[in-house]
Amino acid sequence: MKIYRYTDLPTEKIQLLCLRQLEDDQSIMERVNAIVNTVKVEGDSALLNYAAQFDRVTLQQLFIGKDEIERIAQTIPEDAKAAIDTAYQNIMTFHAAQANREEKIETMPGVTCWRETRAIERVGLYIPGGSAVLPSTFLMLGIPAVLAGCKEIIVCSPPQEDGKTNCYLAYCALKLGIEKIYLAGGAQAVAAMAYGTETIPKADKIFGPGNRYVTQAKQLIQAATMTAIDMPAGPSEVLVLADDSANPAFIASDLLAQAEHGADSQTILVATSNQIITETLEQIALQIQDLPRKEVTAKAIANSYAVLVDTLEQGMEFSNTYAPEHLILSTVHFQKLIPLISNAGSVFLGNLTPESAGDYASGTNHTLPTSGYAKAYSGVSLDSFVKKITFQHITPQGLQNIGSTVEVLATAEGLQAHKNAITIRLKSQD
Ligand code: HSO
Ligand code: ZN
Repeated sequence: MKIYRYTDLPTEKIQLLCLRQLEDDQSIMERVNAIVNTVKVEGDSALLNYAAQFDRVTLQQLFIGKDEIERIAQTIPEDAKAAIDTAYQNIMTFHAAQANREEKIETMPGVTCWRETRAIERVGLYIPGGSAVLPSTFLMLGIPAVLAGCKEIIVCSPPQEDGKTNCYLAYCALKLGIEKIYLAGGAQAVAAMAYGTETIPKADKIFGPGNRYVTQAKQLIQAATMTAIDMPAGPSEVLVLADDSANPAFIASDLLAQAEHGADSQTILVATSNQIITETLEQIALQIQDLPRKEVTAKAIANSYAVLVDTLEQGMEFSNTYAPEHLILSTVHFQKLIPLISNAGSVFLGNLTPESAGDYASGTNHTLPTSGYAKAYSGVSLDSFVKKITFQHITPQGLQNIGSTVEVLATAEGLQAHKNAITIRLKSQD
């Protein structure tokens, strides 16, 4: 892990450190393009072929239905069931509170404007199932979709070796009242939900993380079809900002948790003393020994770096430039830093609040903007599953009040018909 001193870094170097690997891999693009087009043209039969090719399973059908979901869900171990129940409850509680009704506003007497929320009718959720099956992602996307009242929730996840889905996903489906899981993974699943196939319905918006193929496919279908996506996604990342009140063993555990997601994960330590950095590195070396995924984890750690800063405020300055997906404030002085945060996906305060808590169970969503998109995007929330439609109503008095304003502006823009739409009504009131 490289160590930099913030005050020695020229602006260009800081910019460089904050750059994510966003280069388009031409070969991935070409392969994804081919997959997306094949699914568009051949539908189900393409999906069955890809399941054989990529997932190495011969599928009898492209989904598992209600009965099978119930049967598989029953095989879940008791402790996992209880843990999912708790996470479900917390995520549900936090997201339910996001449903705030807006008031009707009378902007001038007789002119009333307001917004109403409507669910996106058909949403597609992609639940990864390659190197790690992520039931937590199913909860993070499924709960707000259910709360929003989406009519159709289409779930795609790659088939497991037995051509089915695992007990954790089945149990989540059962809790969410989702009666089908489509057995498709990767770029082909995204294409299926964007274009629709004989079996898989077309979605209006597609959600979910995935590898570079999935990400590339989401970008491609967003441009090519009328399908929206949740957000542009890149490898997961964490920035830990620490001072002497932090515990290096805790910091190490957080950096390693992020690193085990994949070799391209970004883990960054920003600290106010060299001692914290050195002790954290020692702890990393120690803790990594016992990790089952230590090879990918070590690769991610090797690509990471530490930044030595003079003050926490200076650390915040760097963090805002980096705009991390996850920001952990490993300090007892987190309170004074909150107002200084301008760019971050999700923030974890103090020494007892690890990112893992938010990844699984505290209630916040773990689908968050990466690659610096935290400068402009929010994480997934209830809002991601709805549209806000504006309404207005004008009374006779309102028409009198607003009429000339519209007429003058329409005239200024040279749009006579716009003016007439007011004038004709004003005259009818005479
Ligand atoms: N840290 C990941 C979410 C996750 N972690 C799922 C464990 N399971 C992206 O925010
Ligand atoms: Zn995670």
